[in-house]
Amino acid sequence: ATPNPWWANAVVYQIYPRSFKDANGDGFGDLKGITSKLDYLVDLGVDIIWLSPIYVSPQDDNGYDISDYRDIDPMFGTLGDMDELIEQAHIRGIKVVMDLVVNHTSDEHRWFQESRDKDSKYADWYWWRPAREGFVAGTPGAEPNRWGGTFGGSAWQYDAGRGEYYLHTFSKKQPDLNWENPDVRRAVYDLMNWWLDRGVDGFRMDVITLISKRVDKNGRLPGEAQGLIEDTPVGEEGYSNPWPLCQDGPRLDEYLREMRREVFEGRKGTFTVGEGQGISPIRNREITDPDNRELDMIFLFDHMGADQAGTKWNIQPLRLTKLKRAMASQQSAVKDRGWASLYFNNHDQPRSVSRWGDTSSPRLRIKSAKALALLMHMHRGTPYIYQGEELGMTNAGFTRLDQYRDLESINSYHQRVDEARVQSAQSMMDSLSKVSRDNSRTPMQWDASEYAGFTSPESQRSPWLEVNANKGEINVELEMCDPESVYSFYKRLISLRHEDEVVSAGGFEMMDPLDERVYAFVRELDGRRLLTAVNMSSTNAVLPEQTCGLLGERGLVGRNVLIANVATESISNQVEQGILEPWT
Ligand code: TEU
Repeated sequence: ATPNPWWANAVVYQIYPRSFKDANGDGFGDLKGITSKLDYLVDLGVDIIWLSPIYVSPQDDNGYDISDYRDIDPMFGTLGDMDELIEQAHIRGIKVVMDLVVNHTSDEHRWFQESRDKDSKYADWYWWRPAREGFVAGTPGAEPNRWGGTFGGSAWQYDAGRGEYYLHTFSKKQPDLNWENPDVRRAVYDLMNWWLDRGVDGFRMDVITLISKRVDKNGRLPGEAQGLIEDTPVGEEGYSNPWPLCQDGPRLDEYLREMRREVFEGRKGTFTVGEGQGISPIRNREITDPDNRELDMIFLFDHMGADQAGTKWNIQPLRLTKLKRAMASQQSAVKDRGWASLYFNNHDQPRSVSRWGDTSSPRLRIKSAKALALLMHMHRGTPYIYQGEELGMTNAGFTRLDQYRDLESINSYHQRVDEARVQSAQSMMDSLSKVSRDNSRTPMQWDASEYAGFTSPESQRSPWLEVNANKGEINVELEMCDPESVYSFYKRLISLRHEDEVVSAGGFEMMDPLDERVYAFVRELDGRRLLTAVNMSSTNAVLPEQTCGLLGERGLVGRNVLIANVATESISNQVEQGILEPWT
């Protein structure tokens, strides 16, 4: 196997630029704001920053709808600001990874506008299809089939200019690119090389596992040859889910290998992570096996479904055994080759401390945040910290629909409450308060001032999304100087991964998989073992059988982490103190 890559013990920090730091007082975060906070990231100890999209965009989906890949949207600044950010990050030893969104573009991208002319060379750059046989184009029911868009409504949008429908897996302003077309792939590789040549170190690739649809050799979608594009079962909102037919398609590995060859071959120190909807742990091993030369790693989603039943809006209390099963299968699939990414938070997920922790008191909130952090960071793989997670930031606490900004939340409210009538207004407001993506997009809390230090108090405009009311007790200024803070705990976890190979390279073995309260596992390398045991319940718990056997009788009190003190001191200290005898 290939030698350890440079990122083998790295920690990645995800920045949502719109909410991180607003330097020009317009209420939106910007690149100069990020640059002004690089020393904070140095103090935290992260190695790589991943920026959610900052390209020119109509902002229909907060930048995940790109209309010019080679320029910075004025709301974030200029290309010069980006060059400055890259340089200042590199000076501090921090690598910069951009968010690559190439399953789809914005409908305002030149490529799409030209594609609306059937005779243009861009005609075949998107998924255009005529109206369903026997229907008048543009009339209800004339869509090519019942596929639904992720953000509500049909996945097909009629374009009167061309007289056909185009596929959009997400919003109607996000038309899917046709990756079957080699010209599309060439254009993507060119823009990727353009950014790498500019000094960027790699990419997080948005829904990259959707780029290969299940088409036949003539490029027709499933069932199209028989006259109607195959559907999946229609769901409660009246549409079918296209993803089973649009994810992990037959040419995905081919495309990823081609991308690796055309973009990354010969470059040193690059980094790629793909967003892997529909990817199983075994497929993760194939795609991240260095010998297959595809991606360095993938975000999997099984563990994110550990508390969901059917749709994301039907959120359930966490079943710890479901989380353990998902995490353990991800770990075991890549124990010999391939790699795991580790995340509980990002800009699409609610805050994990609210979702899986206990925030009924500051004390329990802090213990929960540390418990979840220790649990995740002690696994084998690359940990991702989402901005604010290191502070123990919580869900937004919104109670009114007008407080939300995310099109997924607003569209889904209207579709589920007003149109499909599958949830009451009250029930949907409860769902939004738990799982809306806006929960993780409230401004970063730097201090206790009016706008939490995100934007200057004298700024012309208030932040684009309300600051969380708990900014007074959860903020950087408070936590940086408190050795017992969540922030200080994250710092120790990061340095532990940098210092000790048991954490970064050791094997993984889940303990007591059926225990519903304690999450325990062992990491081992060259005969040294690290036991992590986390009480994920709000009441006292005792060590389950297997774990107990490893460490002898020891109770877990309250929401406590038995091995938390490992994170406060290096493992070697623990071994010296005999707490963790080197098991031979
Ligand atoms: O997310 C794709 C994705 O799986 C999520 O959108 C998820 O389906 C949704 O949030 C369900 O809650 C990526 C980006 O991370 C997301 O922000 C974009 O909205 C989406 O792709 C489209 O680009």
